[in-house]
This record gives sequence, structure tokens and C-alpha cells, in this order.
Amino acid sequence: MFFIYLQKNVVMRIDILTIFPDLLESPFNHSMIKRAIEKGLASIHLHNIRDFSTDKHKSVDDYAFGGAAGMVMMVQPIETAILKLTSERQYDEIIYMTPDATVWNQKEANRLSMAENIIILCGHYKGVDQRIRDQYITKEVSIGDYVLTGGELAAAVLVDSVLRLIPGVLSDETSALTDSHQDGLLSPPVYTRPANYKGWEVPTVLLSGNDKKINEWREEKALELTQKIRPDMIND
Ligand code: 6GU
Repeated sequence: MFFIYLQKNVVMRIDILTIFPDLLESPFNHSMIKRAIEKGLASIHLHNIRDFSTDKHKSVDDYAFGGAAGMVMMVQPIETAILKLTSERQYDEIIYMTPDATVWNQKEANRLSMAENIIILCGHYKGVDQRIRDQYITKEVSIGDYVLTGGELAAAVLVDSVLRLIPGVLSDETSALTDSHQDGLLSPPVYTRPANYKGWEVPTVLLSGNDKKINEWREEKALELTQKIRPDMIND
């Protein structure tokens, strides 16, 4: 007797709340992400926060209490959008993209690639009213120590890093396993034909056909490169 383990065929659903949905149309209509959607492995739904505003001017932001500079995104439109989505299905995470959060990394991407349904809220101006963060947000993500105009480009980065890990999204499935960062090291250098271009030669070991030697060379180079460029990754 034998068992066949069928992989559960789950489509990852991503709902994105933004005041600039146009900013996200293009990244999701190209290359790898587009293919993931076409293959039915993921679905991405963009929602304009403004559409949920009950205000007669369709406002989404207001002045900060206490006189701080900059506008703050209001509770009501965001809450209404979140409540509509969460009434329709269960979400694994409600993520807020903001520079004042811990920084996204490969380990987090691996973990999130296992989720079924997620909501991503993109911040703008001085950010969202803290009460949204306190009441609804389950995870806050920054993509690095610099400030962007809004969370949209950061959300595109997060979605790209997660979708490419879903089996079947990349044409060569194993290639995600050998990415920089996946084993805690940077990737070794790569070369393609010709073996000699203007006298610039490819390391001879790569032409040797000796898999053991080649793997040893790659590991050595990965370690050397990481030590030189990102010693913090080795100390971690
Ligand atoms: Cl997630 N949002 C914004 N506005 N700026 C950022 C960021 C996010 N991550 C790094 N900088």
C-alpha cells in the first residue's frame, strides 16, 4: 500500500488597500507576478481606500491632533474596507507597510508564502491613525531604513518576494532555493558563454564538469563574498 500526498491547491489571495491603486497596476501586470496570477496560483485585489469614505468629499486624511506636521490617514475609510474584507473570509495577516517597523527579510518572506489570505495596507502622508494599528494590524513591515512617499512600492516588493516562493510560480522551481539570502549567504558569481570574452576568462573550475569541485568553489565564493560585503550576515 502506498500513499499519494497531494499538495493542497491553495490560491494565495492578496488584498491591497491603497489611495493610489494605479501605482500598483503596472508591477502586478508584468513578468513573474503576472504569470503567478495567470496560472491561478495567486490573486491580487486592489482596493481604493477613497471608495470606502462615507464623507461627502470622500476624504481619506485629516490634520494631526496635537499640531504635528503632515496629514494622517483617517480611521473610518480604512476600517470600513477592512471590515468588509474580513466579513467575507478569514485573513492570516493584516499587514501595514510603514518605515517605522522591523525590516523585511527572506525568512519573513518564506513564512508569509505559506499564508492563504492577507491584507496589505499602504500608508501615506504621516501614516495612518494609530487606532487602526492598535485594533486591526497584525504585522508591520518596513523594507529598509529610508523613507518612501508611500507604502505602495514597498508592498510591491513584499508581494514579489513572497509570490516567487510559491511552488510553480518560477519556471525553474529550484532556483528560489539557491537565491542569495536563502541559505544565509550571498550568491556566488555566475557566468555564461563565451568562456573567454576579450581575454576575460571564466574560472576554469566551472568548465571542468567536476560537480563536487564546482560546488566546493561556489560555497567558498559565497562565504568569501558574504564575509567581504555583508559580514553582519555571518555574525547573525
Ligand atoms: Cl513600508 N513605507 C514607506 N513609506 N517608506 C518605507 C517603507 C515603507 N519601507 C521603507 N521605507
